Amino acid sequence: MQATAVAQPNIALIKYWGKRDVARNLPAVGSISITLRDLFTRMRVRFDDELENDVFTVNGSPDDKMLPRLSACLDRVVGQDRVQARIESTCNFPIAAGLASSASSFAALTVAAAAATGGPADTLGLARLAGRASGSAARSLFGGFVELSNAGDKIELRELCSPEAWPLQVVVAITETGPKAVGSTEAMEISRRTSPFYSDWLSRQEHDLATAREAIAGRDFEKLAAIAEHSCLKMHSVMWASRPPMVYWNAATMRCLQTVRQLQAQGIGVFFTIDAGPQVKAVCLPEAAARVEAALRATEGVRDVMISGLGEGARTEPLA
Ligand code: 2P0
Repeated sequence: MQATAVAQPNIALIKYWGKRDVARNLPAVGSISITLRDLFTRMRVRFDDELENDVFTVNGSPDDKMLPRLSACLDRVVGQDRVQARIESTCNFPIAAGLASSASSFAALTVAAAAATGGPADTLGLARLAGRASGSAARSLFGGFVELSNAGDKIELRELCSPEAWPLQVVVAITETGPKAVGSTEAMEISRRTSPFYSDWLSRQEHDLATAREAIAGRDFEKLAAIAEHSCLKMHSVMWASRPPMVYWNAATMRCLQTVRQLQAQGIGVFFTIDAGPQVKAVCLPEAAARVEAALRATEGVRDVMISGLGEGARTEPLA
């Protein structure tokens, strides 16, 4: 009754923001993401009938804040009359700071729990279970470029392009390491209820998805760059216009965008994207990665830089 799984965070290029069904956690829009290779969350799940409650540690320290969502995820994978579990997570990047830690955590937990208990083994079934816990987690079950679409009362997922077929690099500029003020789930609902731009956001998503699909199929970096930056800035415009406004950026976030613009002006193949946090992810062609990394490191206010290629979906690991 135990298993270990590892999952990588994913970065949306065409963003998911808003839900059409909160109870079933169904997204209001489809999305397209890239799964990273070098940032990871490893989850070890051990069911133990001597435990009275689920127990959760991150990098060796107890964490009760995330436990209710993790327990609910185990209930969905294993059933509510299950034995309690000890969940041990190790993670090599800041948690809850807009680096998609919930995506990799719930993807890894779903895979480990299913493996430990003889639950579903098909990737789409596991992705749907992970997506109930966190919308973006469903995408971390797949590798490379991943599309999540809305179909009826379920989500569909598919790999658009493998990591080997278009090996882009992602340079993450970390501008703040603390957890964010408003979590994505709550922030999306505030946007849905109050942002005057929300209905336009929904109605234009299909166009953005189709453009990104074409760009990926044709390995057209400039086309992908333009539509991904547009999707990012549009999502943040929805947030900024919400009441209360949600501004996740800080001064260094803005300086990183200026750094990316300067690199682009020099003909470097790079574009930015930003999620519900102040970190900037610069997606670039492999030959540009060293210059992009150096430029972001030299940007005032950047505390650290992480670099990653594209990788595979969540998977089990042999027990240590
Ligand atoms: C995304 N984000 O597409 C968007 C862009 C953040 C900004 O999906 O409520 O943790 O658990 O489904 O998946 C982050 O939200 O939200 C997210 P829930 P999740 O990556």
